[in-house]
Amino acid sequence: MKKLTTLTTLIALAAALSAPAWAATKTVTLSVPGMTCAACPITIKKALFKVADVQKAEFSLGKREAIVTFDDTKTSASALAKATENAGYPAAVRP
Ligand SMILES: [Cu+2]
Repeated sequence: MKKLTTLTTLIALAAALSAPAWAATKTVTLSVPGMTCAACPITIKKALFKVADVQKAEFSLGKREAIVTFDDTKTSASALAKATENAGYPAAVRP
C-alpha cells in the first residue's frame, strides 16, 4: 500500500511539473510605477484581461507590481505592457 501511494505521488508530481510546458503558461512581473492607490489595480486588471488568454493578474500595490499569468502562445509580455500603457499605466517587464 505504501508503494502504491509513492507511485501515485510521483505521477501527480510529474503531471504538475509537465503541465505548464504544454499549456505554455507564463508568468511575468510588470513594474507599474503609476499604480499609486487601491483603485489603480482595478483599471489595470480590466486592461490586462482584455488581452487574449490572460489567466491571472495579481497586484502588489506596495511594490507597484502586477504579476500576470498568461498563455505564451496567444500573447506576450510586451503586449501586456502595451495594454496597461493604453489604460494610462506605462509598465516595464521585470527581467
Ligand atoms: Cu489609483
